[in-house]
Amino acid sequence: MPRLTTLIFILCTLSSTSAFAEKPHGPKAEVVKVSVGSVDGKMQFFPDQLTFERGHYYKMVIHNPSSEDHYFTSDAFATHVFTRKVEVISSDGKTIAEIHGAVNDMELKPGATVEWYFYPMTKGKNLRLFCHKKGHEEAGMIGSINIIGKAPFSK
Ligand SMILES: [Cu+2]
Repeated sequence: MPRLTTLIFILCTLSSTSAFAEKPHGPKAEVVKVSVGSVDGKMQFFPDQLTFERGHYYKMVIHNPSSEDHYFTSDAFATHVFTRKVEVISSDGKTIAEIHGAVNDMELKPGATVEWYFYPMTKGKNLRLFCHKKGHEEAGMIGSINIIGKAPFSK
């Protein structure tokens, strides 16, 4: 059955490239990386425009490469997603805390990394993302988040 073998090969290739491996017990998540600030001190989110699609499962890796504290804050985003968990990652890559429940605000210390696992639930347009450290929003630490796509179980 050469066709079936080809199909299986394609599926395996797709699953290993389009989704990154999570721990064995969890479903596979699509990885989206966001930096709060930059090594050279830029007051920005990288990227500052984020789009998520309903029916997908995401792991947003938020990292602070800068030398100062930054917030990743979006009150609106929290009402549009279901958070499965947030993992706090140590500098050597281990999970040191797991947080459950709705999240709308997090502060990342220099060098900090968190991994936010969530499902986009309702559509959202230009949901406000900002850093509320004094003066940072004015300096450019703003962004927006869009949630697009059909509801997961609709036709
Ligand atoms: Cu900031």
